[in-house]
Amino acid sequence: ATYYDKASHTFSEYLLVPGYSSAECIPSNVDLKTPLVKFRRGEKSAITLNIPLVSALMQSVSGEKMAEALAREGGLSFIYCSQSVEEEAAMVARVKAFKAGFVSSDANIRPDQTMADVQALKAQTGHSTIAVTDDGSPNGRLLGVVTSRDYRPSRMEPTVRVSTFMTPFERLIYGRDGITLSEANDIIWEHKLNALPIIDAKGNMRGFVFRKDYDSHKENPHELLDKSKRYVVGAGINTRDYEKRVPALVEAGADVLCIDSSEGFTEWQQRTLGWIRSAYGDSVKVGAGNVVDRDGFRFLAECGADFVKVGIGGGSICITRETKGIGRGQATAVIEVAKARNEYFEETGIYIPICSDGGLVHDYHMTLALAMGADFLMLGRYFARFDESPSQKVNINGNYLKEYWGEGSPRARNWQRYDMGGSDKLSFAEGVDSYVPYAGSLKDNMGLSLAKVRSTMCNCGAVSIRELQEKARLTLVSSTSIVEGGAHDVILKDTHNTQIK
Ligand code: MZP
Repeated sequence: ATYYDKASHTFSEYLLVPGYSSAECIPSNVDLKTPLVKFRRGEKSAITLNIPLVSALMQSVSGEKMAEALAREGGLSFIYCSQSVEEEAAMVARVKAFKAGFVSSDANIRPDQTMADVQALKAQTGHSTIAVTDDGSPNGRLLGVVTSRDYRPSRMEPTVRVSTFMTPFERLIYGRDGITLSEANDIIWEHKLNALPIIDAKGNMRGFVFRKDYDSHKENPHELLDKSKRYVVGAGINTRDYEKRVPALVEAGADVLCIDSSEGFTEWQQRTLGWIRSAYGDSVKVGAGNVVDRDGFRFLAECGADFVKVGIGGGSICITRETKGIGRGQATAVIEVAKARNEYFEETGIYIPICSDGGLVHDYHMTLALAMGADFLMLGRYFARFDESPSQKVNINGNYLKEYWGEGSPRARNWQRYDMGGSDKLSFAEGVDSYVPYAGSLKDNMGLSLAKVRSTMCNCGAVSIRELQEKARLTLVSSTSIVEGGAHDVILKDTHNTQIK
């Protein structure tokens, strides 16, 4: 046997030592953007998150409501795969119901089009032409072109007169599938919007084009754009039925996949990643895991993973360590895998983001995990407490709680997650069924958590995650200094509530 000389540690055994903060280093300047999938040196990740939080691939956490709410705040959910292929794909499709990228019924949209092409088209056809860009400005990325031909004016009558709205460089607000033209017109009238509905060749309503001058109108256009954009969503897969599940999820519009497994250093994951690469090349993004050391990371990196998930046995509902005696302190696992990620980047020029999965208890653990090298964080218990999680809210002895159960619990019976090539059932539990205190809405709670993260980053002199990872100074703490870190030697007047309303 090989023995490690040093103990493995959890997040609670570390503290950040503050560094110099300049006057620029204020929470409002902190940028929490982070890469989700691998990229080459000098290039950008194909998917970037605006905040480094993703919700766990779990029945009690990541349904469609969670996916929409978290994506709206800049994070991402991975829809759980412990359900049938059809059910999971339908969930993904519902999250993606806001269609993006569609502009008109004509083939005027090409990825390589420029504004000059738009002007040329206008001159050539004589049609009134609107260039639609992703941020609504002439400098934004061109999504497509709408010309007057596409509007089918007759369908707009009597509420919209097409010619009224033909000014260049306006904004497209995507419509939700299923909305009818008359409903669209009702919205326009109700909110007094200077807008034009867009319909596709089949007559389906696909979005609105707005004039630039909305300021004079009641509705805040930015709010309307954040509400109606197409959400980014991930989805879980397993190492058994991937040949059926992956095509269904890709077809449903999943932006990224992740192999859901308690142990990623296996031939099963190699086969799954190999199959995806041979079927789809690099076009399908897929993360793998979980691993807790350098060897596990390198194995999955070489198998073609787009990101690698770190953590075994640290989840709040997890009893894997008690049941099987495997795992590693989460902080130590993240630190070692982050080193391996950096080493791999130096050698190959390929940066593979890593995700710290499970075991984050306090908000400050988020900052610690990022400082230790995690690119983003996966949380289950944290999200299960919110209105948006799919589980039941119950009142027990006057306290509101939400149910939260592990994927390895007898309730979820996600045997594929624990599959080591045995039979297709869960032979023993590795997770528990539990309650967590109900906490309210995702937006409010996450806003508070991220305010703490931003503030701590400023204490470390960092305004980006990359800078935090470079500058952070971390110290192990003794058990007595952990006691010193809380309120101590005083008689508390109130419950220990630090939230300021
Ligand atoms: P936490 O955020 O609740 O501490 O941990 C969530 C993570 O625990 C999940 O993302 C997953 O990796 C892991 N998990 C889910 N179910 C089980 C189980 O039943 C589990 N053992 O360990």
